[in-house]
Amino acid sequence: MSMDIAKNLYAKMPDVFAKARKKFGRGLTLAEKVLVSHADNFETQTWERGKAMLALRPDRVAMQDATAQMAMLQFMQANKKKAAVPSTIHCDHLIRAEMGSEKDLLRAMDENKEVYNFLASAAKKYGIGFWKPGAGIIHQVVLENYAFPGCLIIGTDSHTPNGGGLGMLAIGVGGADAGEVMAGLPWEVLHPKLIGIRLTGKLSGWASPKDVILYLCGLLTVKGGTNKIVEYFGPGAETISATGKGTICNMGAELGATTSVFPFDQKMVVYLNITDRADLANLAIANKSLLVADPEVAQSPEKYYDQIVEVDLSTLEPHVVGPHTPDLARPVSKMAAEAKEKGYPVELKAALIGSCTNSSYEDISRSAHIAKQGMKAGLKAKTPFLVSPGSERIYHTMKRDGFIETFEKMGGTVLSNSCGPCIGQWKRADGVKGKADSIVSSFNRNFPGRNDGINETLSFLASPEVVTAYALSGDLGFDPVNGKLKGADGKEFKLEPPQGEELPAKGFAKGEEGFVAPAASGEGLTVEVPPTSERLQLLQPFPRWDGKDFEKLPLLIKTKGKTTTDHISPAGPWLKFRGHLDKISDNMFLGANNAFSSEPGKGMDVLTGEAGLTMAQIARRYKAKGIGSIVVGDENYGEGSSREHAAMSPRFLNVRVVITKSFARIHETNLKKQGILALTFADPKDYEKIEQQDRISVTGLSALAPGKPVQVTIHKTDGTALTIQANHSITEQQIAWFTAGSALNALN
Ligand code: MIC
Ligand code: SF4
Repeated sequence: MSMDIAKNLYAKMPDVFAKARKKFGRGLTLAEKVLVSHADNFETQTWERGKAMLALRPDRVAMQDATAQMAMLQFMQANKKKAAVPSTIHCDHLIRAEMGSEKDLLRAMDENKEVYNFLASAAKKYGIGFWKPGAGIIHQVVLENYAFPGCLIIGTDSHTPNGGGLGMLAIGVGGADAGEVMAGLPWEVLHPKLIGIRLTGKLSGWASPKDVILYLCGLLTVKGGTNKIVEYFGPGAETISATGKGTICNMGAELGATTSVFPFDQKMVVYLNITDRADLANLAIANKSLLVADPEVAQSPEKYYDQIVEVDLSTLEPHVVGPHTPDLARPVSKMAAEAKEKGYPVELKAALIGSCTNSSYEDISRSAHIAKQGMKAGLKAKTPFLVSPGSERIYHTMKRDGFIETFEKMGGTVLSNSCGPCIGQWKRADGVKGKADSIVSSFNRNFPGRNDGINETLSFLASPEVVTAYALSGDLGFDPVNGKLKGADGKEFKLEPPQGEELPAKGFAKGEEGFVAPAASGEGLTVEVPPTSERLQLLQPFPRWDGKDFEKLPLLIKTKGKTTTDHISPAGPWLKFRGHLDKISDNMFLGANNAFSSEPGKGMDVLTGEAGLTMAQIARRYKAKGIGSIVVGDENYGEGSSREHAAMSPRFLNVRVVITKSFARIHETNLKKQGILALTFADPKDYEKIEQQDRISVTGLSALAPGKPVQVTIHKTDGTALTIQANHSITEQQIAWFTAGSALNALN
C-alpha cells in the first residue's frame, strides 16, 4: 500500500514544488517539500512560519494502544463507516515487564483482554490495521513497514518523529487529531519554523547517533524546538545509518520539536531493501531530487533556516544526560566530577537498553561487543540489565545472531517487544519510594517517576553501548572511554570502542509479524465495549460553553517548575485506565509540584480550607458544586507525551482555563481540542502574583478573537483585585471548539 501512496505523492510533487518555488521566490528545503506536497489546498493556504495554521493531508495515521483507546472512542463519536486514511493500531504500551518476554506477554494478553478486544474489534470494523501485543513498538514497526521518504504521518505518540530516519515528516499528535483525520478532515498545525542542523565529519569510537541528539538536547534545551522542524543536512548526514537517523529524530521530541527529518540517501535505500521494500527504494532513487532539499539550500542555508547549528561528528564525544530532564547533558568523561559535585549517587541500580529509540541492529551489535569484552575478562553485569527489543524482527534477528545469548550470559534479561520500563511498566524489585538512587537507560525520557514510579530515582540516559559499559561497572562515575575496569583476575583493562554492524549481513530473521488486517467491510461488525468495564468507558460529550465569562474561579493548582504530561497524568499503573476517563482522572496532577504544597500532587480545597487532598479530590468537590477551576503553570507546560488524558482529565473535572508561562506544542493543542482555554501570561512575571486563595476571572470571552489578548482579574482575599493580560494562539476555528465545548462537539 505504501507503494501506491508513494507513487501518487511523487507524481504530484514536481507541480506543487514549482508553484511553491514561485510563491516563495526561492528553492525549498526538504521539510517544506513535504509540507507543501501535503497541503489540503496549496493555493488558498497561507504560508508563514510561526504564524500560519497549515491544513495538511497526512498519508497515514499510527496509534499505540495507550492513546488509541481515546482516539478510537473519539473517532467513533464522529459516526463514520471507515477510517478515511490508512491507519494502524500497535499494542506496545500495556505490557508489564517483570518475568521476561514470554510470561509477560501472556499475562498482558490476559489482563488487558478487554482493551485489546476493544481495539481489535474497532480496528476490524473501521478498516484499521491491527498489530498484536508483542509485535513491536509502534515507531519501530512503522519504520520497518510504513515509513518512506517524502511521506507525512501523524501518530498518537510524541516519538512518532522516529520515522524522520527514512526521510519523512512523522509528527506526534493527540488522539483527537488522529480521530479527526480518520474522520476525513485535514490536520492542522502551526507552520513550523526551521532549524537546520549541518552535520560534518563522521562518528567514530564510542560516539553514536544517540550522542548527536543528547548533545543537541543540552544545546537547544527541552523547549528549543517548540513549533520548529529540525532538518538535518550536510555531508555528515550520509554517514549515519537510517536507524541511527531514526534515533536522532525520535529523540528530537525531547527538544519539543514538531518533528525532525533527514534527506533521502543511500543509507535509506539499504534499509528499505533489507526490510523487503526494494520497490519503494527504487522508486525513491528515481525521484531522489524530490526527496532532498533543493541544491541552493546547502549553498546558503542561512537564507532558508531560521536557525543553524553545526555539529562536527568527528569530534563528538559520547554523552550522558539527566537526571530528571533530557537537556542536562555532558560528555561521559565529565560525569564523575559532576556526580561528585552535585551529590548524585554513583552506584547504579539498573541499566536498561533498547526501546523504540535504540534497539536497532547497530545498537544491539555494538552493545553486545561491549558485553563480550566484559565477559572475556570474567565480568557480568553489576546491575540488573534489561533489554527491550523494538520489534519481532529485531528480537528474532538478535536471537539468531547470538546477541540474546550474549546479554543473558552477561546476566541480562530480554523483555518482550514493547515499551515496558520506558513507560513505567516495570516492577523494579529493589525500588524504595522516598529513596534516591540512580539508574541509566538508552531510552529518551527521564522525567521523575517515569520508569519505576519513584519520583526520587535519578534517571540518566546514554547510548546503548555506554549503558552496557555502565552495567559492567555498576558505577555512574565510570568513564567507558578513558576509564578502566577490573577483570575477574584483578587485572585492570580498558574497553575497546564498540564495533557493530549497521544491518544484519544475513538479513532480518522473521518471527510472527503479528499483523491483523481489517475486515473488507465493517458493516454489521460490533465494537466490543463491555458495559461494566473498569477499563473502558464510552465518552459523553463535554458541555457546551454557556456563553458566560469565567467569574472568580478558584485556583486548583499552580504548578512550579517542570510540568510534563507525566506530572499531569502519570503513566505506569495508571496506563490501564487510559480508556476510562472517569477512573484515570483520579491521577490528575499526582506528579506535579504545587507551588503551595510541599507534597507533589496535593493541595487544598480553598472552599473548605481542607488541605492534603489530591487534585482530583478537590476538583471533584468543586465539580459537584457546579464550580469550574483554573490551573496555572510554569514554562513549557505539558512537555513530553502526546497523551490527551492530560487535557481530558482536567476538562472532565471542570478545569476551564490553563494559564502558563509557555506551552509545549502537542499539549497546547490537546487542551484546545478539549475545550479548555489555553492562555499564556503576557508578562511571565505575573505568574508570581497568583496566590493560593485567589479567585480568578477571565472576561470578555464573547469577544474572543485570534491575536486579541484576554483580561484576567486576580481577586485577592483582602478584597483588592489586579488585572493582568493573557495571550493565546487561538484561531477562528479553535474558538468554535471552545464554544462547542470541544473540537469533537464542533464536528457533529
Ligand atoms: C511516552 O513516551 O511518553 C509515551 C508513553 O509513548 C507517550 C504516549 C502516551 O502517553 O501514551 C508519548 O510519547 O506520546
Ligand atoms: Fe514506548 Fe518509550 Fe518509545 Fe514512548 S518512548 S513509544 S513509551 S518505548
